[in-house]
Amino acid sequence: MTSRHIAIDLGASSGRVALGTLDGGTLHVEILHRFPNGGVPVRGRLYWDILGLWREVLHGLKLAAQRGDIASVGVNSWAVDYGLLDEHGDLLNNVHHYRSARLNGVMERVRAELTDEMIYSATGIQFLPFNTLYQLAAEHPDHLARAHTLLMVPDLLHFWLCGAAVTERSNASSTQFFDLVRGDWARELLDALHIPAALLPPIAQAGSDLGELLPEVADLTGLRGVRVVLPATHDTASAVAAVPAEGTNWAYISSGTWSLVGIETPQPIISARTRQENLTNEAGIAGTTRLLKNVMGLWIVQQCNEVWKLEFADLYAQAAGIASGPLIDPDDARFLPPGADMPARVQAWCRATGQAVPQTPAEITRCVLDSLAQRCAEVLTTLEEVSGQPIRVVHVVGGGSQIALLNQLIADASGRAVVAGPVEATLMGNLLVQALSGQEAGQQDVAALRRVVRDSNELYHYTPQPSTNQTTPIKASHAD
Ligand code: ADP
Ligand code: LRH
Repeated sequence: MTSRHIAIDLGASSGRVALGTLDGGTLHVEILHRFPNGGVPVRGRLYWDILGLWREVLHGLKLAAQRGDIASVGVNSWAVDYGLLDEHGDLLNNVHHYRSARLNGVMERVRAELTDEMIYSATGIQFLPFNTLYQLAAEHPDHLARAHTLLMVPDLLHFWLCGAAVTERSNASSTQFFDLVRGDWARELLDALHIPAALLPPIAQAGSDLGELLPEVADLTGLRGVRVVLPATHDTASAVAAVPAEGTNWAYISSGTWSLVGIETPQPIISARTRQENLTNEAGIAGTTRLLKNVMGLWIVQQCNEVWKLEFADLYAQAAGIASGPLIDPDDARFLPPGADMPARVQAWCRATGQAVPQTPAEITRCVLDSLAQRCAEVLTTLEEVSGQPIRVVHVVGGGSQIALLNQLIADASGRAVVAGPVEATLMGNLLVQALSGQEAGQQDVAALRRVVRDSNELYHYTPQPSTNQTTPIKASHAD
């Protein structure tokens, strides 16, 4: 039996609209439309161009309409960001970017006011300065007073597509005000910050049918009779759903703008140790939990390349021809904001820590990749300790899984086998949840889903080469 679905995957660096055809046990993915994404700076703040993204989505849907016979469509995106709607359903202001300077100092203020213990025990979510909790604490009170509904970015697009206003569970958990254990908003956190919980729409599970495309969207795109079916709307949740793993003893790295390094657990692990390690417990499909940590990822290279303007494949090939050298702590807060001075930030770190200063784009890239691999290996060790679950294989998925050098460095630094692919895991996870929507929402057969991914993709294997192991520890304090 064949079914056809459309997935819209909005990543922080690019978006795509894809047509997925599930034919028996294999999924064929065709990317119909790809477009760049990024922050727009205005008056010292950073925003997403949400209407520009919507226009690209409509264009992609028009291309899909030309193929005909499509059952459903679903959207996923990066997490934590949202739009506020008034009582008429109109967007009140531009969607803020999670790297906006408006958040400087906010998390520190909220943590001091509510305590880490209160926030972490209610949510199990890592402290990151851009979590929705801190973004709402940074909202102007006038804006909050005028707001009627808060919709996370993919939920906002679903609202524009079909008129239904819900929050899909995986993205709800990224806010740091969702109680994963109880499966409801952590209202006590919102009350303590005077944020009205009435803004929050009901929670819905991945696989839920939200209804048909609105007539105006059907007219604009030519897509008729197409349902909107919720995928796991947090891109990382969709990507991890499509990790082509079997059995136990595996970890994943969703490698893109961020490197999301984690394991899947049947229940959240919320303990003093996970809080101390700042590990997160995010909701996956079918009641799974992702115990993971955000590592800064390819963001640093992306920002450098805004200046260099090189082809990624060429840049990484050049970096592979260079020996390992200096290391940075990629997770240091100084690498979080955007800026044309990113190459200089990497160089300044190396200079301040008495290491050789990388000069060329290839040298700087090599330094970042070595550092990311080292950091990922450290997180894998922590995950093993916290869970008591040995990790033998690391699955790398996402755009960064194309970087053979990085995959090998991760294998070397961690001493574990790496399996790379698929590049478009997020799209596959999104499409397969839609395609399996006959299965009850929130009850997908994850093992069956992963079998389809294995049977539909070529995977690449890397074995650790101990001779190239990185051993120099990277400590943030060395650069101060
Ligand atoms: P996101 O979803 O966060 O926007 P992706 O998963 O699309 O990120 O991954 C984007 C990254 O993939 C780029 O920053 C780049 O480092 C890497 N990449 C993209 N194209 C290539 C390529 N042809 N070869 C190697 N790496 C690539
Ligand atoms: C990756 C991602 C990640 C979040 C970050 C904001 O795209 O969704 O899981 O922490 O963006």
